[in-house]
Amino acid sequence: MPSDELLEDVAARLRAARRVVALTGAGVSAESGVPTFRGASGEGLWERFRPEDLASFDAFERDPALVWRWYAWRRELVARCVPNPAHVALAELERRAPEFLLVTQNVDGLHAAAGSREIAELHGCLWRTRCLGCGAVAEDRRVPLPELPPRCGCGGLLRPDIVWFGEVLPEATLLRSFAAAMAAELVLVVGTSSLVYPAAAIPQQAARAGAFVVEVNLEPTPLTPLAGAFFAGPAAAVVPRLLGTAS
Ligand code: BJW
Ligand code: ZN
Repeated sequence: MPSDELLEDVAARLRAARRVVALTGAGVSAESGVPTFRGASGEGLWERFRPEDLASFDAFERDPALVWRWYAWRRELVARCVPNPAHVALAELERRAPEFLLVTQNVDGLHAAAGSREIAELHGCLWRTRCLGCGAVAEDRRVPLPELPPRCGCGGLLRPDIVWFGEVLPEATLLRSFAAAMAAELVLVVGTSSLVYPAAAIPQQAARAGAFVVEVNLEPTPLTPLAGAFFAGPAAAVVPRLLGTAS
């Protein structure tokens, strides 16, 4: 099918679907200026580090200041970023679909900034900290942070409230995401390499349960063979076109 026809077919499916789930990854924020972790862009956040070297509790225990310097740099970078047309279109999709859940692996908060409301944050949030002493979880939008590593009022060491490798995802959020995807007629997957589990399993299982999976990415991923439609292109251009909101 020529791509315009495919686009119209998917747009019609999106209009007709009663239960829709969107799963997003770093690629949806790339055009806002947030570097991705992997992929073709050549500016992956991990370019000079292996993920396990920084995004793990072991790394944090070894050198909390080093890990915090990396997060402080990202907080400063993301604080200057604004949602792009893909975030905006996904917020519009939520307003149109009778049942909708936005499942995101991103920690940047840009979906909420674009107006999305029902958001399942699988990997936590850059703007929250968790105290290793008293366990308190708190919103923290200070940029720059006054000290690295930052400390809680109780004196305990604060960590980013983010899910690192080897750590379990927030259980209720994960269950909610799987349940919504398994019940969905259409799952729209945007800008994820589909390499990191268990998030990558969400659209795979939905496809096996009968959902029509639509994938938007610059390049094919391990999910692509299961997708009913694959659009190769930048999210900020493709997603608004799927919704008919492109200017
Ligand atoms: C564009 C674009 C544009 C660019 N437009 N597209 C099963 C099998 C194998 C391994 C495991 C498994 N189950 C669990 C594991 C272990 C591990 C894992 O998955 N490892 C794999 C790497 C092999 N998973 C875990 O450890 C998870 N925990 C867990 O499962 O606990 C239970 C358990 C414990 C111990 C053992 C076994 C089970 C936790 C995962 C936590 C992930 N955390 C991170 C870092 C957070 C830190 C931080 O942000 O600071 O989350 S990793 C990093 O990857 C980040 C992301 O959310 C995540 C996903 O990346 P994403 O979003 O897909 O981004 P990229 O960069 O990979 O891809 C971008 C894509 O966009 C590319 O495809 C581009 O082409 C595209 N793109 N520009 C459209 N403009
Ligand atoms: Zn504390």
